[in-house]
Amino acid sequence: MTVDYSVYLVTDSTPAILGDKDLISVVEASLRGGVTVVQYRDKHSAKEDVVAVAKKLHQLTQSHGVPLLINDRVDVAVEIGCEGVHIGQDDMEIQQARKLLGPNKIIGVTASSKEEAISACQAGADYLGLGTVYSTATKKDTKSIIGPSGVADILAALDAAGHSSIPAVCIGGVNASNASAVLAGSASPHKALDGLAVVSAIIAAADPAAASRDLLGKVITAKIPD
Ligand code: TZP
Ligand code: MG
Repeated sequence: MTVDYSVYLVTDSTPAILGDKDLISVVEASLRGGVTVVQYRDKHSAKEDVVAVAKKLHQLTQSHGVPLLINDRVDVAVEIGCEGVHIGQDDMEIQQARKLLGPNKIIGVTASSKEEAISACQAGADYLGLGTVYSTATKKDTKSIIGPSGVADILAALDAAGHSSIPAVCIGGVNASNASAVLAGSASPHKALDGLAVVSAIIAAADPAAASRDLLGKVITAKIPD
């Protein structure tokens, strides 16, 4: 499965971000606007509710040819048969997730340092989520704020360790205003980001379709070689 990581939407159902909007409608709008990956992230709901929402999201993403990944909950991804998961350093081991999901599903892993990034590659991660780039009200327990230069250092280390082909996105405080600077500032000499992961820039936007379109335009522009 070839995945386009250009604009990677991470969902948030909390009132502070989603407001009084409906998550399914917001994701539907973001897909119309061109998001290329959706990660369903819900830290609060009971499993049966997560499964019910995940099934609806999967129908939507499938109709747009976009992969749906589930945050943390490998069991939910297995149950609904979506394209994969995203796991952090404190979640299930990558090898265990692989056993449960099988070889053809996507396993994404969060990494905040060179060591975490390289060991995730060695354990079989399919892509990396690097960050936290900037501090963000969306996730208050972030371990380390690394800035675009910290992302560049990790990308350079991945390249030097022979992992230049692993796709990577970054996350944390990224929005349409800083997207171009983040993409430029995080590029290492031989490896650049494949895309940007955002929560509030799309979920909290008044017009999620327009916000998605705007971000996609910035990523596409950054990918055009000089
Ligand atoms: N992981 C690191 S920062 C973050 C996650 C899930 C939240 C990013 O949210 P936002 O609104 O895009 O800053
Ligand atoms: Mg997690």
